[in-house]
Amino acid sequence: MIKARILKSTGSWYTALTEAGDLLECRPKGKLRLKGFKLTNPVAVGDWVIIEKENDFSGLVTQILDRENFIIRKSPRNRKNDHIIASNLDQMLLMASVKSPRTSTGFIDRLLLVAEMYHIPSVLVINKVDLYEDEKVVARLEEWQSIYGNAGYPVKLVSAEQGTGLNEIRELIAGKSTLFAGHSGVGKTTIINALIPGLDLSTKEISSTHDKGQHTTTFAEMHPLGDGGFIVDTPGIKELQVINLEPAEVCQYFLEFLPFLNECKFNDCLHRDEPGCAVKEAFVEGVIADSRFMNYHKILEDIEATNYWER
Ligand SMILES: Nc1nc2c(ncn2[C@@H]2O[C@H](COP(=O)(O)OP(=O)(O)OP(=O)(O)O)[C@@H](O)[C@H]2O)c(=O)[nH]1
Ligand SMILES: [Mg+2]
Ligand SMILES: [Zn+2]
Repeated sequence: MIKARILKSTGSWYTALTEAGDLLECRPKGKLRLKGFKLTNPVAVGDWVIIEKENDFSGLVTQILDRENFIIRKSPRNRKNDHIIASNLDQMLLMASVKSPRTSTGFIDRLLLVAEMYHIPSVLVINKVDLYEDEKVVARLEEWQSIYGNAGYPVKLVSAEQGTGLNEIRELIAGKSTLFAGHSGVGKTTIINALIPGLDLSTKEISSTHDKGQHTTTFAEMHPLGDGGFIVDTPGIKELQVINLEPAEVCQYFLEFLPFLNECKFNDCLHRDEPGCAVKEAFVEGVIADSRFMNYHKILEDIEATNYWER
């Protein structure tokens, strides 16, 4: 019996790193299921597993050890199934860029919400600061710093290309399991290459016609830092559908709403136009940012329209 961590999944084979530091190619032994979910991937990147060795290079996964947490989404390939992006995470670095490509606050807020649902603390990392000269772009950058700083998230400014801000990221990730997530083309893989010398993963320039990334990374993969920490590089997420969440729960995952939730007149307040809504009052007073309040309503509407929580 060997304890190992799953670094990569390619269809039915998995690459695992044993505690002794060896790489093993594995397949699941029999069926491994997670109750309550229809999963495309029963064994996920980040899982701690028990392996029965077949030879020096391969083995069978006989058991998945209890996951501390995992982050799950609708499978992009098969809408009926859910897909675990990664498990046993200490934090998420949400990578965004103000331009080339532009990340929307709608996307940022959805991803932050999903991380909160799974109890994964987030840091907002704004990459490509070397490109931000235009007045409007700088204004938006400052706006994001204030919105997310006020919401309770650390905000880090980075240029993976020029190496600015990387020391702070090194400190943040030391010894931890960190998920790097964000749109395609924001520079997730470029930063990981800069943080782990010699890794040399492929990256690709964004498309000049669409100003979007080209989905260069196609599988989630965990990279050991060598100090017990790991980084999970993930394929760019296009849109994120929030699942397994009831409308009334959405507000609990907007951190800066929390102090006001008990002050609303009605217990079942959804913070729209209900009388005596303390969240709305905080928004009117400028304590809650416009975009956060609007995006909260959009997410609420989407969830109500899809009924994904009724399963
Ligand atoms: N100017 C500038 N370009 C950058 C920076 N970081 C990354 N890039 C460029 O952005 C492009 C996309 O980078 P990738 O690292 O492939 O992006 P990704 O987020 O991994 O994209 P996917 O794998 O498709 O999700 C590449 O051409 C990089 O060279 C930066 O700090 N400044
Ligand atoms: Mg990539
Ligand atoms: Zn309210």
